[in-house]
Amino acid sequence: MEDKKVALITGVTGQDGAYLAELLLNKGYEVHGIKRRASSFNTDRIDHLYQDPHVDHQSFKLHYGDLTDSTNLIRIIQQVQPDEIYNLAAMSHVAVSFETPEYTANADGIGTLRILEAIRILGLEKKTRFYQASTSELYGLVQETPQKETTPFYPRSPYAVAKLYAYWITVNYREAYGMYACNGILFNHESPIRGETFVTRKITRAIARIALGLQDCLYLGNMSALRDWGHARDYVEMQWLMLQQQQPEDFVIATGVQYSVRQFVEFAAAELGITVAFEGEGAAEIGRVAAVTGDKAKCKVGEVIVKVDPRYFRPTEVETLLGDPSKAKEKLGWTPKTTLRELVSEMVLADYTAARRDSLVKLAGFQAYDYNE
Ligand code: NDP
Ligand code: GDR
Repeated sequence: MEDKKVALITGVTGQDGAYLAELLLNKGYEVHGIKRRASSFNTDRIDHLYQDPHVDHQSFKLHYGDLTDSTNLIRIIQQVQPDEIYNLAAMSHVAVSFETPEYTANADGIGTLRILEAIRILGLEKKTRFYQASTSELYGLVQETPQKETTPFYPRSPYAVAKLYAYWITVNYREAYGMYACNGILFNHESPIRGETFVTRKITRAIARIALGLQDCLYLGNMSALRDWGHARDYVEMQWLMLQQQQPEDFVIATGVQYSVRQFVEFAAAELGITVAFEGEGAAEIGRVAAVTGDKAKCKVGEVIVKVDPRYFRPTEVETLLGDPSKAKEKLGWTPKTTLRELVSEMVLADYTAARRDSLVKLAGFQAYDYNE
């Protein structure tokens, strides 16, 4: 019988980590994931994949670790002897990176170097293939539209600058030591398990709660920002494909279609029968309910349900991103399966279901536990 391939995923508790772990397990891999110690459970997204460590032949195993600590990375990689490493761990929130720039550089930039060095120290250069989660944020102040593998970078946040280091150190280790190391330059990708503070999930969650009367208003920053949004489930397939080639290469992964944050709000609201009309400009822009159809939404025509809060503006913004995935299509035979409207629909449905549960609990008169009693 052929030996199982072994994969190690950093950031396994995140959105992509969860989808990728599931994909690899379905392909028959033994999957190891690195999770951080937290004061509360942080494994919600992968709980459905959990396997009891007391049973034999466990194919999904978790290890405590952190990208800021070389000792654990070397130890885990030595123990696991992975055929493939997917480096998905990162402080991944662009706005937060302005608040924690040094930590972001350490985890997202030097963290990548730590893994590459661990592979080298352990003499695994010829065995272990390495995937780096690079990002369209590298293009920042865009120099060419649409953006492709050869488009020059111009990062616009501490996050993007840290990821720029990670991108180039991956290329350098490939060229210097002949390692199979590559960058997936992924444009924004979302899903029902997207972190709640990224704009898409913030919108779908808020619209569902507003529709059910659990929340009055959604506060956003720059609604004119344009993004190329795909589905995370489609994109993790690409991460795997990139490590199955003859030669390591870097690829742009995107849909090639762009929408504004404002349009995303309109599409999400439309899923629940709400038509939103925007008026005003800049910090004074608001979104008002123009019509309500069906019985899913309780809100009334004329209500203001979207407002701009300048606290969500970034010191330097990435106004527009649009990817050209031609190389991935040609060389990897990949095309994204999910359209934006399908993605929005899936996310709104999931958040509406969760919000309905909250509203039923509220109706039933749930009493919060008093810790002082
Ligand atoms: P998430 O924010 O959902 O997940 C990030 C993961 O990294 C979590 O598991 C988190 O752990 C972990 N993590 C954060 N800091 C550390 C650290 N110091 N040591 C170990 N683990 C850490 O991100 P996504 O799944 O959306 O993205 C995956 C990767 O792809 C990231 O590197 C991101 O920057 C990059 N990327 C994402 C895109 C997107 O649109 N989603 C687009 C392009 C690139 P915990 O759960 O404990 O917080
Ligand atoms: P981004 O995603 O910065 O592109 O990084 P995010 O969803 O945070 O922002 C997208 C755009 O929406 C604008 N925006 C807001 N953003 C947030 N988070 N909250 C708001 O209230 C809000 N209002 C408007 C932002 O200004 C921005 O223009 C994501 C992350 O997953 C990165 O890790 C990844 O590298 C890139 O995508 C590609």
